[in-house]
This record gives sequence, C-alpha cells and structure tokens, in this order.
Amino acid sequence: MKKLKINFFILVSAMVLAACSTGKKEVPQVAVVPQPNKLVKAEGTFTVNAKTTFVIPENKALNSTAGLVNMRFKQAAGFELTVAQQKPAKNFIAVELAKGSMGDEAYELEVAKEGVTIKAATERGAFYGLITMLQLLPAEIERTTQVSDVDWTMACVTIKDAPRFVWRGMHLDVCRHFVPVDFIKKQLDVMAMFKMNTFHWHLTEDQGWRIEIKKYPKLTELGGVRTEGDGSEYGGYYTQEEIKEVVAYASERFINVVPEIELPGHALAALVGYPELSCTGGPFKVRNVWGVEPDVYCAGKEETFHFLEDVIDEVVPLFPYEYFHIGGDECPKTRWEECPDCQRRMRKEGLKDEHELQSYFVQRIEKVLLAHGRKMIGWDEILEGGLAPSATVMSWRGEAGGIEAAKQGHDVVMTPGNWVYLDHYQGDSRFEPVAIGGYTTLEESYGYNPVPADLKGDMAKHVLGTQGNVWSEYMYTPELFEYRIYPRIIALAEVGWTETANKNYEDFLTRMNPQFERLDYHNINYHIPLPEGPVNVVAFT
Ligand code: NAG
Repeated sequence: MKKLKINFFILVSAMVLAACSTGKKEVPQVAVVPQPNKLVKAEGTFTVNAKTTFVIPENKALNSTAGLVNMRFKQAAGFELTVAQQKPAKNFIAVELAKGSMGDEAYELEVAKEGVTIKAATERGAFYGLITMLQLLPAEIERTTQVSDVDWTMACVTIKDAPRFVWRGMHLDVCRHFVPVDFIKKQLDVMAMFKMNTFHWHLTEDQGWRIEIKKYPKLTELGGVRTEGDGSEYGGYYTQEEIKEVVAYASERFINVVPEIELPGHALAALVGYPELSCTGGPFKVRNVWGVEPDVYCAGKEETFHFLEDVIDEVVPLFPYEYFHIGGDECPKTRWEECPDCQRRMRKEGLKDEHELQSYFVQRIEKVLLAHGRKMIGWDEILEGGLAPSATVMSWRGEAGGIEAAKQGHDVVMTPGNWVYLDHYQGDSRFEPVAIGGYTTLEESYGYNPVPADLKGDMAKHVLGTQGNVWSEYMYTPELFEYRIYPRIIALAEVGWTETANKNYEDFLTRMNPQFERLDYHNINYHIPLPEGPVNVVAFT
C-alpha cells in the first residue's frame, strides 16, 4: 500500500507539474538529482535576469560549457548572460578554477543573495557545478521555447559535492535495433543533466554491424542489413563522420564514449562479408532472431587477428577515451572444438581447453589495444581460461565475476542484470510492452550498491562504478527505448554519484517530481511508475 501511495504521488505530481508548467511559481524547492553529498540550505534567494554577468575563465572547454548554459537561458528565458572576466559586486554567476584544490569531478557551489559562485579544480567539476545550478532553477529552464512569466529564482544554498564513483554510465545496443544520431544526442543531453559521464556504445553484433570501417566496406554493406522474417530489410550504420560528431557532442557534455567491438562471439554480421574469418567458411546471413549464435571468429587463423587489428586501427582514433570494450560474452566453443585451425593453435600454444583458447584470443587483442594506448574492458566471460593481465571486467551475470576480478586485483564495472538491465519490465507485464524478461522496479535499481559486501578495504576501490545496460531486442522504436531507459537510468545516476548514507528512496521520488517535468521538455517518453498487482490496479482505475 505504501508503494501504491508513493507511485500514485509521482504520477499525480508529474501530471500537475506538467499542466501548470507555464504558470508563475513559488521559489523552487531544492530538489537536485543526483543528491549532492553535502548540501546546506540558507535564507534568501537569488534571481537571474538579463543583467546577470556570467564570469567564467577563458578556455575552450569552458567556452563551450558557457555556450550550453547560455543556450538554456536564450531558449527558455529569452535572454543571454553577458560573459565577462571581471566579477561585479552583485548579480553574477561566477565560475572559478583552482587547479589541484579538489577532486577531478568535484565542485563547490554557493548561491547567495549577491550571486552564484562555483569553484572546481577542473572544467568537468565546473560543468557539474553549473548543472546543479540549472537544477536549482525552475524546471522551465529546460524548455526550448520561451516562457515570459517565470522568475529565474533559486534558493540560497551551499553545496560541496563529488561523486562516489568515476564510472557512471549508460550502455546502448544499437545493433538489434538501430537509432539515429539525433536520438543518441538527445540521450546524451539527459545523461549530462544527471552528471553521468560514460556512454558505452555497443556497435557490433550477430544482428548487425553498425560502424563504418573503410578497409572492410562489406561489414556495413552486407553486415549492416538483415532480412527479417517477413522478407523486409532492416538496417543502418554510422559513418565515421557521424561517430566523430557524437563523440564531440558527448565530450562537450563531459561524457566519455567507450566503443564496443564484440569478439570472439556475437560476431556473425562481420562473417557475412568476410566468411574466411570463421571456422567453417560460411556462407552466412545476418542473424534475424535473438539468442546466441554458434558461428564466431576463428581463433586458429591468423587472418582473424589481422582483420581485428585493422578494425582497431580505424576505431581507436575515433574514440579518444582510454577504455575500449571488446565484448567477450557468450562465445560458444562448438565451432572451435571441430576446427582443425583452432585445434592446431591449441596444441601449438599448449592450451588445455577452448576457454584457454578464448583467453589467448583476448590477450592478443589486449596487446594490440595497449600498443594503441587503450585499456581493455570486457564482459565477465573474459575471466574464463585466465583473465588478461590489464583487463577491466564488466560484471553482468550477477556480481560473482566482478568480485573475482577485483580479488585478482583488476578494476571492475558492476552491471548485474537484476538491478541495471534496463531491458527488463519495470511494471506489471500485463500492461507493459513486451520485454526480454526480468522485472526490475525503479526502487530496485535505486537500491543497488555497486560495492558488494564481499569486497572490503582496498578491494572495494577496484569498483569503478556502474551503468544501465540497454539491450534493444524488443525496442522497436526510439519511444520504446526511452520507455525502458527512464526513469530507471536516473536512479542509477544517483547510485553512481551519491554516497549510500545520503541516499533515500522516498526523498529521491520527491526530488524526481521536477525532473519529470524537465524530461517532458526534452520530449522523453519515460515510463510512469504505476501501481502494481491486481489490487492496486483496481484501486487506481
Ligand atoms: C545477454 C547478452 C546480450 C543480450 C542481453 C539481453 C550480455 C553481456 N549479453 O544475453 O547480448 O542482449 O543479455 O538481456 O548481456
């Protein structure tokens, strides 16, 4: 019953807020998501107007940050702040950089009657300070059309804030279903609003290869399109120019982009154009059903490694961030067991089984990535047969893989299905669009603690953070992607940022009210948490 009340409260509040979104409002409450780690409310308010001076140090990253903030004022309020280097005595928003004074992502924010002061050691910290400031303003600041009857007033407050984890991410599978660049930019905008910093872009699969590789055009020409059961063709891919555009857009919002090129399994789309890289030689068709594909890259043939080195040569320069995801999940070993080349490789290298062959495969790729100055990350199956010496592990089959990797001294990102798989149902499955299975409520996602009790002391430091995983088998349209992603991803943003002691689910729900309104201004098709179960459904209708 308690749950019903809370959910009902969110629903009604979201509707009411949306309905009176253009009306004049009280001083906005302080409702920041993710919850800052130290926040003290003070007396009084500060109002931004057309005469407010925006004092921000001159540098490329901050110029673009200033542009993003001013874009909000221009679109929603109809005025832009005057950017200057000199701080006036009053009516200012002033950003000060003091290198080395605090952590890389930390910031301090003071809203006083005279103006707003943000201090940070880095441009990223300054950006997060400004993001918090935007959340202190009325939700209409996210509008793209002007509202004339809103006071841009915020409550006085002092905040000292820094994230709990360095990896606060979202994964997006664009292979099972493809999404346009503009859709990705829209999600990046929202990620930035909630201080998420990592976009894991799942670019290759059995069901489609989605990144242009100039040396191997058949990857996208043949591997980018599949024939569906009804005979229609389904496809799409990103050109390298589009990839650069997304990476630059993300970088302006301080979001790092991690590409994922799947190996040795989930690779059928690559084998369609290049069947010589398989154990059997093909021919193959791009897979048009979900599930695990038996045909994978051949681990015995040198051509496979030459091909992957070439692909990595083209992909690395597009993604400046240090991490590169190699997949590694769900690689059946049936073809390798029957392949003379794979068996020869195992004898020659003294590998005792196909798991060790997979480990050999992954370790060869690790060396290629290290030579490019990149850190390798992979799904937890890369533990099988021996973990590559420098690998970071993304634990998805529960937490066991992550715990094991951390105990071996490796960094891990915790993404266990029961909490962070955003392809799960989040409401009553009788009323929800079809999902791949699993049921994870907003409250469950919110309650996730990425540091398992088994990891104590220094071992806990290996947990870099967490992310929401968005697998798109049943996400046929951009709207369905959003329906599954939101609002759970915002709960995970708070999991990644806010210390456990400062988290509280009921308080989170209250702070979400203005966030739903902000999501409305971004046209996000979020799921509205509805009462669950037959009794609650009757009560609601
Ligand atoms: C797993 C697969 C993924 C699939 C998803 C569905 C991982 C690492 N691998 O079976 O390809 O789309 O779960 O929830 O999640």
